[in-house]
Amino acid sequence: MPINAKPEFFKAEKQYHEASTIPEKIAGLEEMLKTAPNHKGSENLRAQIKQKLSKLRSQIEKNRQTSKGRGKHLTIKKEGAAQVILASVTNAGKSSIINALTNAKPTVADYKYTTVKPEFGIMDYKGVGIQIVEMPAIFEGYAYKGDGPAYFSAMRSAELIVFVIDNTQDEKEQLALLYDEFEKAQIRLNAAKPKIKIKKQGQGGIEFLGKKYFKFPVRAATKMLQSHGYHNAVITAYEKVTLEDLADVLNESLVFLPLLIIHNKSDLKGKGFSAKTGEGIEDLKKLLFDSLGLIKVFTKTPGKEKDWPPVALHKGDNIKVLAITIHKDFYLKFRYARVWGKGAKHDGQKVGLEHSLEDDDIVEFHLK
Ligand SMILES: Nc1nc2c(ncn2[C@@H]2O[C@H](COP(=O)(O)OP(=O)(O)OP(=O)(O)O)[C@@H](O)[C@H]2O)c(=O)[nH]1
Ligand SMILES: [Mg+2]
Repeated sequence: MPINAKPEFFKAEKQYHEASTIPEKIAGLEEMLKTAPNHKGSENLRAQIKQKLSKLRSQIEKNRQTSKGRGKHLTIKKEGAAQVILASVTNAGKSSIINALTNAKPTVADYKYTTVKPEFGIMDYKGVGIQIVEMPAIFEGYAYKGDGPAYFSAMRSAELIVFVIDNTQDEKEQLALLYDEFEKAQIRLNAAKPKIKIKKQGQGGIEFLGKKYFKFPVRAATKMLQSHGYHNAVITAYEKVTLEDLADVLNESLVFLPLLIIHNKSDLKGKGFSAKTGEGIEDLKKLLFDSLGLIKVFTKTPGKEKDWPPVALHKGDNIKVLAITIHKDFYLKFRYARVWGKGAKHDGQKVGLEHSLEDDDIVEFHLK
């Protein structure tokens, strides 16, 4: 027990111990975390609270999947090269953005919570289709209430989360609420998964490799690992890691997704773009495409113009990835390729499978 905790902490702790339902327990723990002392000596305590929290939060997700919860299932069939989720407080302009970017026409209105189910359409960016999904607006408690868990669950497999900020409302408040709800739903945004590897062993207890990277007492970490069922294992760190990082890696329900924050209603106030007037919308398309880490590459047949539409790939992908993406025969029967564009030293450069591609490159395959 921390010596110098505030009375609010003990009150929250009592609330947690007396709680009988999962949401009540979660509320107690969240309050404990808010009021717990925040210094080096309380690191273990905070990590323990977080661990309990993530277990209960995962329970909500599991209950949803079984008959215990209302079991609502929601999958949004992925289409196009990537799926982008628009999330915001109500009225930030998600539906207006879908209207401006895609073929879909969800209702836009100035009353609150207009969109009550996910809306989606395909945005065309220079021949590449990208799916844009509007999730019903997020409010405090969304992660645990009603259809919120089902919506969050559907977001877990997206390629990019976009926070749409309403320039006419307080930005800090919007961001705090959104970050908070995603964290509750076990979606960690804009952070890389800590580089820790855990490998089960037949015997030998718990062993730590790369010790200089472990910024925590080994005893506390060992206890945490044991509580997750690891009794014989090798733990390897590849960067500085804290106890919380270890807890994050042990938490199987936690997913890590990239985040982009955009600002709407620039016609009324501030920076960004306007879904209403269309100002900045072309830049927004490019921003989404770039944030997804996508590139587009054109194929061509000898003696002809490049083909349309282009193939969507990821930055750093090479000829081999392109070949397999088109058809496995292009890989199996590959002899060489010729490349035009930024990724080529000169027009029509002859390259092999390992050659890396750049946005707008044109590739001509020569097969056996
Ligand atoms: N001036 C201005 N108004 C906008 C802009 N974008 C949206 N609006 C207005 O803001 C209100 C809400 O827009 P929606 O697109 O319905 O917002 P939403 O985020 O989908 O709202 P919910 O579905 O309720 O969460 C409407 O009255 C829109 O006309 C913009 O760029 N500029
Ligand atoms: Mg809407």
